[in-house]
Amino acid sequence: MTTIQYYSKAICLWLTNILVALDQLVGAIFGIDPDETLSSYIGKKRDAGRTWAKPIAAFLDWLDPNHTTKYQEPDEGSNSVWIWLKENKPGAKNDEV
Ligand SMILES: [Ca+2]
Repeated sequence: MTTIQYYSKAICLWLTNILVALDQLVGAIFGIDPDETLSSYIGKKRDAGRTWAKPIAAFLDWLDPNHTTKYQEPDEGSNSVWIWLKENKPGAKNDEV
């Protein structure tokens, strides 16, 4: 590997890391688990049959074939604000008061 290739790869990794961080920041702003990428979230929602997720997933999969399946993170998603709201709603079955 030449010195130019060495630094080019480092810069590509740095830019990719920044894009993933921005992706997850946008997700966190919308209440999604901050450890989960939007691609993973959208892929899961598409698989769960959510109508809104289907065209977005189709677009992402058109840009990068199989993207929303390839980058799904099955171990992420539990820190979603939406899940917390659903599980901790006052008056719900598991309410401790
Ligand atoms: Ca993650």
